[in-house]
Amino acid sequence: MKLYHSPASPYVRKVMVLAQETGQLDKIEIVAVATTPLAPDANVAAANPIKKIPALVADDGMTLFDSPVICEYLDSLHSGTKMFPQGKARWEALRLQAAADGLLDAALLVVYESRFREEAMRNQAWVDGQLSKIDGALDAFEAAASGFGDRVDIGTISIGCALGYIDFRLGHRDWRASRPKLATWYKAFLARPSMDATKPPAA
Ligand SMILES: N[C@@H](CCC(=O)N[C@@H](CS)C(=O)NCC(=O)O)C(=O)O
Repeated sequence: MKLYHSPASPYVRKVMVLAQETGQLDKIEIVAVATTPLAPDANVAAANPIKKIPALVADDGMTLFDSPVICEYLDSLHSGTKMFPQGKARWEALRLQAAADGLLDAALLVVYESRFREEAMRNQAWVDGQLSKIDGALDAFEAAASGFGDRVDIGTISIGCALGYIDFRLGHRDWRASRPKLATWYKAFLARPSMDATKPPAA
């Protein structure tokens, strides 16, 4: 299958981490793309009407998009430990994924505001609103971090990729200072080979 990919995308990173954690990297052909709201990639647009990455073209030609959908699809293709657990653990993992993806959506809006909008059109109150969503998610992760242990599932993978993006694009914001449990958990999670292999490029 083909994955439209950029090493800077935290959503693509979720897919790549899950693929490595489930032993499926060899099934994925990476297609490097650069796509933005102002210059969408034509191949991405053909696979995903929302014109975002990750987008996946499965071996039978089916196209899938949005990282939660692609991750769940990949998780359905292997018989090892599932990254989307069953029972109550499933809802906890999906809840954490939703918070991590929401953090990322807010972070991307902040980054895109300065990258794609002329200075005269920028709105600091709106950016502050996005930053407060990021802080809210980080505080929720801090409150939950003592329960993460060495769990690897779609919830913790999503949080790891979200924290990686904050360090990559909003590194001046010292999220660790007031969130020591999350910082300790992240340090250990970052040492996983799947996280090491998917580090974003130098900012
Ligand atoms: N909800 C989507 C978000 C994907 C997303 O925002 N990807 C960014 C790259 S990190 C993108 O393709 N941006 C291009 C655009 O917004 O047109 C997911 O989970 O996959």
